Amino acid sequence: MPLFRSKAEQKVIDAGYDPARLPPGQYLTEKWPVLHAGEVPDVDLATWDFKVKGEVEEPLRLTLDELKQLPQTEVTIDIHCVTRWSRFDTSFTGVHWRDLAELVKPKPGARYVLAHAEQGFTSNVPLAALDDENALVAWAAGGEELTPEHGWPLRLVVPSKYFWKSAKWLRALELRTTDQPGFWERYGYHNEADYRKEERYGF
Ligand SMILES: Nc1nc2c(c(=O)[nH]1)N[C@H]1C(S)=C(S)[C@@H](COP(=O)(O)O)O[C@H]1N2
Ligand SMILES: [Mo]
Repeated sequence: MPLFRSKAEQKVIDAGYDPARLPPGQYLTEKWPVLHAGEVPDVDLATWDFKVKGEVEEPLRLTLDELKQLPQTEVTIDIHCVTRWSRFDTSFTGVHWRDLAELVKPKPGARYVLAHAEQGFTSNVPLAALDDENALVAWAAGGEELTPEHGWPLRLVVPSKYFWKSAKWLRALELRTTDQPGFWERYGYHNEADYRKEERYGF
């Protein structure tokens, strides 16, 4: 037993969780805060599509209904926002990258992914982060369709990174041979965003 528990750790213990689950510098919240730049976009499903493009043998374009026909995966993950709140046990339902990869067949040189969302928002991750057991493109959270604020109709979920990498209002995954910083990364956020290492800001 450590001699000293921070208030943040004590709150995790009081809530009945192992304090080791809380990454450094984070505190537990029971709520699910909403965070993004700009406005919640108006999305019209009649024209909406989701694409996987770039370094793939078979580029993919799907409607939401078509996406929901693919094998579904449900995962329960902890969310860690760079602004220091963490939310435990959020479940997401969607399609795992491995099931999309089977369809698009990534080219051997594909190493990075640039996620494209509405209004030009982007976020970048190594392709390996999408191979993670719990990474999804998700349309539901907590068993309910995503709300507009949380990214309806589709968001990325990358559980190994701070939550800013998990682009809401996702429209495309672009596979690339080279990395390219996304929206928050250009703004000064850390390119890697590993919350276990507190990779918050790039400077
Ligand atoms: N399209 C888009 N996705 C985004 C953002 C954004 O500004 N635009 N912000 C990111 C940030 S900083 C966080 S912390 C999470 C917040 O997701 P939530 O609002 O569902 O909690 O969304 C991420 N995805
Ligand atoms: Mo964030």
